Amino acid sequence: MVIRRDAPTDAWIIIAIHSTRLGPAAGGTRMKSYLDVPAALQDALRLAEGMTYKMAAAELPRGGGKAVIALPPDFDTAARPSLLRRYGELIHQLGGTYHTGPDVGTSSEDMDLIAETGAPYVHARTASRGGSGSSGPATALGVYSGIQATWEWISAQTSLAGVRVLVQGAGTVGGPLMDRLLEAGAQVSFSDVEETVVRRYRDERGLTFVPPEQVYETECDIFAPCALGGVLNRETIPRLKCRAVAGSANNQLAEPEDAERLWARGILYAPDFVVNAGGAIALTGLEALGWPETEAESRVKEIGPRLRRIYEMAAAQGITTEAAARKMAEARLEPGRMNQMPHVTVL
Ligand code: PPY
Repeated sequence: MVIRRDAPTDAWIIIAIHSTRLGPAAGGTRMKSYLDVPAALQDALRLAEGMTYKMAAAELPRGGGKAVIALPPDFDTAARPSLLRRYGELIHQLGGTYHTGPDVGTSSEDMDLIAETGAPYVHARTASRGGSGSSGPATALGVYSGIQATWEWISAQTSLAGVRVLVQGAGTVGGPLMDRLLEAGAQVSFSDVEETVVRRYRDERGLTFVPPEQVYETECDIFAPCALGGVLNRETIPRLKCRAVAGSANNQLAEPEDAERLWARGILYAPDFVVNAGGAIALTGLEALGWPETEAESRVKEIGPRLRRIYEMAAAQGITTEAAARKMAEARLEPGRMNQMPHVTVL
């Protein structure tokens, strides 16, 4: 962990590096306020661990890390650019141990600012600064591929026509995901806490809006959490009226036992770190590994077949899909396996 209190703003900058076993630790920067600093630390640690599993499962030469910038309650947005530049300096000082990109509360424009001092370890800058822009559409493509595979596993149907999908959070991933689902003929409903977003999709596009407090008991085929984590927990799981959960949010399970709770209810769970890896795959491939667009797209579309293998493994071994996915990732992380990229950092 690298922890710094940013004196000019009273924000806390937390960089959590969980693993560099497969390569430099990579993961986005989350910027928001937290109840307290320990809550921010815990979020960073859990998100960083999730990135280790995400990168390993996606077979990318990257480790897991995540940064949290915990903003004070009275944060003055005028101080944002200078805070991001100071954060960039810190990333640069780490000399490549940690590579960042956008996460909840940060954008490609923010990455441009961070990269002014944090280059070259900053992903998803705007196109005008030589980046590949938002990874939201790539993440959405991966979730879409995951939803296809998930639906096929439970229904033996390859088409999503008429399938009821409830998207929680119509943001940078949920929005483009809904477009793909609608194109495939799915019956899409959504929930969001932002009035402007609700107006856009309900009033302008005519989609069915589900009020946030009704999300968990709304009947659907697939529930797609695309907002914040922790939404699958001891309190919400008993209320769910869906057949499967597949969405982009990180850390959807509040605690490990929630995987068993879903399993006991017969709800198929697409492990979040597998189904939401599209952004990480596209950013790493396009910006660090030199893949052409076509290669990035086909690698993102492998998420569906990968999930299918996880479902097969879980069924064959009588374990949860979460346990199967972790096993798959851990097999790559195992000591002694010659699958690491050489990785040297001089600090
Ligand atoms: C995520 O998938 O949650 C990410 O944070 C994506 C990512 C991957 C690599 C660098 C920066 C962000």
